[in-house]
Amino acid sequence: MKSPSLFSFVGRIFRKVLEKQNPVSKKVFLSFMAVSLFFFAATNSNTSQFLQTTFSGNVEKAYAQEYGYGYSYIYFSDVPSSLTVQAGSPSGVTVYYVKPTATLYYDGQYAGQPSVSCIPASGSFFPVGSNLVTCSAYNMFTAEYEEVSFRVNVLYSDQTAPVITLSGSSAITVAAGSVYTDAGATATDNIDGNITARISVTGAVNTATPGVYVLTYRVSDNAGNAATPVTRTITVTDQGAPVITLSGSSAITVAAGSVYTDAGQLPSLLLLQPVLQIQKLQLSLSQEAHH
Ligand SMILES: [Ca+2]
Repeated sequence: MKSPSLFSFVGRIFRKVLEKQNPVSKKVFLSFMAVSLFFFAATNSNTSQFLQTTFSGNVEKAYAQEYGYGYSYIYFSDVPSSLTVQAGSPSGVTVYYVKPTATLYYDGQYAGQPSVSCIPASGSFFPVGSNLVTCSAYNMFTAEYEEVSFRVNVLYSDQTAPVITLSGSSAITVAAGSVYTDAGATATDNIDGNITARISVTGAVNTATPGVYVLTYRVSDNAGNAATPVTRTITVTDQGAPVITLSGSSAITVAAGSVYTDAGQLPSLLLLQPVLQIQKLQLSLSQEAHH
């Protein structure tokens, strides 16, 4: 027991000081005693507070009965109610924290500061979510570890925008009058994964009218990060060659000496399409054969 030896030690000093009758050392000693008493009272009031908050009377009794030492307990100080940490990555973050301090009490007296070990330790990687940290210290009087725990809440806010990938070419040329079917695009996000279904497309292609059409693809992730818009340019061109329709028969026989008047052909088309003209105007002019 510490207290009796401490008291006898103090008593001896007290006696010695009084025996010497030195007024200066007496004064110093009495001041020391006053300060000591004040701290003793303060510590005692703290101790009783600890008892009320950390242990119920039944637990104390159980300790005393089981181990026969009187009661002994560990008080953990500097225990955070919870820690909240922002992670820079969706998997989690390495968290450093200050371990709680353990103070061992025996019969209401300070009896040392056992070392504290916590799991997961400070400096461990904590996944996103609520993580329980359990710290323990050894009580040499009860031969048991006493524990205290707190939570480390790891939050992650997604700040990475999704990415849109076009399916097919970004520049397409289609024939006027054809049916245009867009190949679409896909979108992936670092957290939400495949969000292709959420892509919105603005713009439209009218294949009836030649021109340049632009389709714009947009998407956002659950956190509201918008992807860089992706566009596709669709050029609708008039690719059909004009069709010439002959007026009258493609083979005509006329009498020699008669005047031939063609049934009709657009002069401009004849100039533009000489090959077609040759193919289509195979007139058998028997009269010419005679010349
Ligand atoms: Ca994201």
